[in-house]
Amino acid sequence: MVRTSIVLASLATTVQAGVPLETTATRYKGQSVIRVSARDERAIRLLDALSGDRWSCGGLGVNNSVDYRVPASDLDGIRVAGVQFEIVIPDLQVVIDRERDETRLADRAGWSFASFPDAATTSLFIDDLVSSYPDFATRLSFGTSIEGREIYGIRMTSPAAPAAGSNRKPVIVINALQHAREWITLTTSLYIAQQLLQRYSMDAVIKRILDQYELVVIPIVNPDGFNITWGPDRYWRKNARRVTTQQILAGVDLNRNWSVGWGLNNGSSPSYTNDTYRGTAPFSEPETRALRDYMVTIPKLVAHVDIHSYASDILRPWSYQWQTPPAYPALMRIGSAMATEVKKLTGLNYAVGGPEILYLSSGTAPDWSYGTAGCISYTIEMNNASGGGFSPPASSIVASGIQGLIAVRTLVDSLCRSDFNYDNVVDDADFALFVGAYDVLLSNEGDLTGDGMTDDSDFSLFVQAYDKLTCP
Ligand code: 0X9
Ligand code: ZN
Repeated sequence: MVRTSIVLASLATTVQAGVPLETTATRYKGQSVIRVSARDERAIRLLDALSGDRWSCGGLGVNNSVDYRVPASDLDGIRVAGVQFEIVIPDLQVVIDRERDETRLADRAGWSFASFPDAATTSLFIDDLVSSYPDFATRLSFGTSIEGREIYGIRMTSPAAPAAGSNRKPVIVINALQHAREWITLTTSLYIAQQLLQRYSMDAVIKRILDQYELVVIPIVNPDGFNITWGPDRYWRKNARRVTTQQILAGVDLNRNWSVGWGLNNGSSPSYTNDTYRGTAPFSEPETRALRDYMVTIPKLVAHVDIHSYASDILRPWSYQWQTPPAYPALMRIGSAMATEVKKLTGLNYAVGGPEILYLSSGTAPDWSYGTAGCISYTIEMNNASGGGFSPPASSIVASGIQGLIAVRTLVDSLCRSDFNYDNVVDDADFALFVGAYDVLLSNEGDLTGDGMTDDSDFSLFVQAYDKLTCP
């Protein structure tokens, strides 16, 4: 805690003065990232107090682990205190230097996933996509951040008309970079957008997705925080909220500022020195308000994905409480389908679950979209298979993009399977198709449970879905 406030206090003076005394280059000198077992509660307590900078909490199943950034000079002391750990990044400076070289050498004109894009490159990339696919894509603007930066996105759908009787297709929202330092989430969202447009004419599932739905990708929810990560502090997580009469740069964790479950101490912090500071009220921040105000205008929001890094998880609501939500069976079915498909095509493991595989977080975006719009929602935590923590090598950008694309493609393809004729409503026409498949063991047409046959359990799922679109 003491250490955290010293760091934050110095950050405040540096950023405020406009002449950074401390920069990414000096701030992370002599730092390491270590990994401890999530089951070692004593280690977690000690490192929470000592480090104040938890990088990731994840790993898979029994190997659940937590990563912390700590000064290398503390490692001996931590060892003497009896804590067992693995060093995942011995010298953060080496990682920062490698990343700086990669970004410095990057080709920004005609950017195409070979490096991490900055804010201007990202915006240009979206504009280029819109002008390359004018019949499919439009740029949307949702509002501005505390420091006046635009929060924008790209809406994609094919020219195919919405289902008869409806004037708008159902919408899926995918956002990245609520947390400023999670650069891989930004590139993953851009890759998803680009590939959906590029593959429309080659991939039958993507064609159906863009014919039937609107997909909205919002690459940078936290533009001020992103700006800080390109300047004085590469590993800044929150937004740029300033507090007190001294205008200290405190920052609100945007993924603790949404209203559902907001304010619980078990899962967010009331203290502005903390990395999970939730702000003074739900939606106190213009960035979360911008997204909310857009999302509430969507008549049929059917799914929402909030991309993070780097625990390698597909997380369902609730994240603020242990109790499972009413849509638990559908959320697990679709989440498992996503993880299975990613595993099949890339060999990589994503764990599927709720707070039991990560931790409790209160006031998160997916809890809000599920809790208020009732849509299927997930947090996807990308993995860190190539190392580097929040600074993975640029060579992993496409690999992560592919995982994100597979996950989203599978999610949308798994939505509302009771809508057999894909006309966006589950009605008598679908019932006729369901009856045709009933008891036909070899048909998986009506097999909603995925047990290999169409039977009474599928019928009960069908009944729940009747007249709805967001359905099991
Ligand atoms: O803590 C968060 O906001 C997310 N993890 S991160 O390391 N990227 O900060 C996880 C949000 C979802 N949380 C739960 N389902 N508990
Ligand atoms: Zn995050």
